[in-house]
Amino acid sequence: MLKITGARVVVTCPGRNFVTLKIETAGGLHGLGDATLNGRELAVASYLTDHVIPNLIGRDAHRIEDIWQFLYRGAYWRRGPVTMSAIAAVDVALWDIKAKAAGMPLYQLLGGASRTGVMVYGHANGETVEQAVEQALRYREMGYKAIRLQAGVPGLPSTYGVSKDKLFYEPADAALPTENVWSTAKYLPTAPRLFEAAREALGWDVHLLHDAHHRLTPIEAARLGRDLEPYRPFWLEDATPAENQAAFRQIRAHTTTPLAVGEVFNTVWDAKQLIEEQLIDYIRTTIVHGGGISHLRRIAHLAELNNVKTGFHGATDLSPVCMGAALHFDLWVPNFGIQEYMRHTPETDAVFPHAYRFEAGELHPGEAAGHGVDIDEALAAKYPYRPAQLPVNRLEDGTLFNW
Ligand code: EZ4
Ligand code: CO
Repeated sequence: MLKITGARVVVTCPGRNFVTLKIETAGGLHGLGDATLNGRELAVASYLTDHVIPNLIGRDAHRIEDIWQFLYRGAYWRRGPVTMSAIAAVDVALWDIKAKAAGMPLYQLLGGASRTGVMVYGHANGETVEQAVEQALRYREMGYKAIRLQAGVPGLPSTYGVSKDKLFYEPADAALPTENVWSTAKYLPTAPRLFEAAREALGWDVHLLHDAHHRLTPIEAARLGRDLEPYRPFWLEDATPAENQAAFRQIRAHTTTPLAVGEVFNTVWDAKQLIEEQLIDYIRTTIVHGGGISHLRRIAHLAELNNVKTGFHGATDLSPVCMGAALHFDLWVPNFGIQEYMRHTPETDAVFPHAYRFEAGELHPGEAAGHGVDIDEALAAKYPYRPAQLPVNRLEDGTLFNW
């Protein structure tokens, strides 16, 4: 019995908002879990403080599965991003505590390392094809083996994935949503042009990825997948909104471009048909938004049975705590594919000291006991919460669209 004696939520904004759950035990060990849900942070903070923490005090921190089931089944109201992010925070904090108690890095408890490092992809982007390719060359110089490419769309004032600050893209940039304008007709020819130029400049010895960010219909996605085929993309991400899982049958039937989806999913039920029908190649749901290590493990096992690999979301709105936990998972999981890695700002890294490190295109979780990520609470307190939401997107005639 390792009694949970306290738990609290820390909200901090070292450049962007992060919600972190800290669980303390009688033995003096503490564990951390990320609970950040971009643009809706305080909903998860309240869910934890008002509805979860009172249920944790006095329980045995070692009973991770029982506590997971208690929070999932016990709430009666299942699933949803707020609930599952809160459960994830508890789950990861408890895995952190268990690994610290064992004196082992978390990946050892999961089954040990399956590989020497975790291949990551970085984000190269630019207003023009030339600028994006120039950025991609810089990522390759930094050692990256895989690079996501996004470019501005001629005729549109701004688009998803293109930032002024090249290393730290942050779309949640205003208290009330920024409004973007979208035209699929203008966008569709740009991605193949970008990939053609990138292959010319970078050659074939680097993986290239692209994110369509939920903006296409299945038949448009099928067309884009086909047009990208000559450039052998590693994946086409979020081609179409995936509430309708059967929609991916249509894309699948028309293209051999590998498909990745799932960063907005929160349980295995969001991906069951996609995985069982082998309609995708990579599942992107990650630790914080998918119910923690205990639930991601179930998703990964189902995926393994169906030739689907992991490709976890790793944007800057997932805190270093999530990244640390994800890297232990990645080092172990047999059907690992790739891990997204957007660098956090130096301010964020200072608030969350961590054992993971980047080297030659790979991240390694490090050998610290637990997941290897801590929080400097005194420093965190210097960065109070600032309201920030993700942008919205409208078609040129004003119709509200998917961002
Ligand atoms: O828009 O993390 O692949 N990465 C992405 C991200 C998401 C943000 C949302 O919070 O799609 O940029
Ligand atoms: Co994405």
